[in-house]
Amino acid sequence: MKQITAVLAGNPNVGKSTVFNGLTGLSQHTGNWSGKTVSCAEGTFSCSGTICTVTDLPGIYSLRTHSEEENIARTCICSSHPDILIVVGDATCLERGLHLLKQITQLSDLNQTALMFCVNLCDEAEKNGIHIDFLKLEKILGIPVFDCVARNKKRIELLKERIVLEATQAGRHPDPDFSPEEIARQTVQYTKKNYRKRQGQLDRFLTGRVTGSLVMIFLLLIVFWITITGANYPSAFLWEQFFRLELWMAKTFQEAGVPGWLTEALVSGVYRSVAWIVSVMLPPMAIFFPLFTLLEDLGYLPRAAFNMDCAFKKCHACGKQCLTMCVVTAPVSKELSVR
Ligand SMILES: Nc1nc2c(ncn2[C@@H]2O[C@H](COP(=O)(O)OP(=O)(O)O)[C@@H](O)[C@H]2O)c(=O)[nH]1
Ligand SMILES: [Mg+2]
Repeated sequence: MKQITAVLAGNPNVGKSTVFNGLTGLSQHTGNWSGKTVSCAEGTFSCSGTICTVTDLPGIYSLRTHSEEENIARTCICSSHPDILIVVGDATCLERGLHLLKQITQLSDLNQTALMFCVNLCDEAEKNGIHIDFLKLEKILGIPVFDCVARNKKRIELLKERIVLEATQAGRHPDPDFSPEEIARQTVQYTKKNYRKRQGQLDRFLTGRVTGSLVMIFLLLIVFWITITGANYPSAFLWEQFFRLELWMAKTFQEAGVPGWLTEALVSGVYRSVAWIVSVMLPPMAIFFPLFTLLEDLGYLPRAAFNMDCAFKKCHACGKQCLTMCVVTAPVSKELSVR
């Protein structure tokens, strides 16, 4: 069987890992904030008598990289020489993907690599009244353009065939001096009036210095409040059940003639500690994670990370880390409130 290599590159959050999972059948972590793919993932698929090894890269906005994972992506793009490099773009914001495509086109090391522009999230674009003329886009760019909705695996089989076909043909490259602004203007139509204006206003509100902080504090307080108060009932219920089991275990051990010190160590020590952790930690996590996922799906988390970036930079971290801190803080604050 013939073997080829493909690399998936693109901005964070455009669905690269979802495309990767669709192609390879693997389950690389996906989520609606940047920075969740922190290393390259590799998988394979076979199609038309060819085995294709696909690499999923961390997202980057440009080849001028800042973080370690962005460096990984840049190094792979610049020096892995795959047969085909697929730049995944977001149909709701075509220019952003085109900017990265332009930078990649300008790399001289990629002469032997075929380029492809995969425009994902077409369902979101359609929902927001954004229409892209893909035929025109393909004609202007001079490379294959593939539109898809990776989340529901629409056209993934077709994408596999197209990758294999293009990778085995002489690579075509766009004019390195193309103008992303200009191309987006020629190929994208907005049928919903004021879509971009409203989107901009909402973004400015959610990331504004004062409004952004207020919205973030308000949302986090609500999430924490629901988590901490809502978890009380299932926590109390679990603790009660575990306590009943503890009494039964102590009695059974005693009847079986197990020495008192061993019963004490196993039941009052090991069992009670585990029961305490499970009954206190499990309910808040079961409440907090769905709420966090809701914020993630609404697209709020990248904005929160953006708001926190300035403060986190001061201690040599980045805004994305505030999301990790929230994930850790919610169950711990519940535990502290119980104590
Ligand atoms: N509506 C919609 N959501 C998608 C699509 N593809 C991916 N997503 C979602 O977009 C988010 C980011 O996807 P992910 O694959 O992690 O992006 P990556 O950062 O480029 O790897 C996830 O919540 C996915 O479920 C799509 O075609 N349509
Ligand atoms: Mg990813």
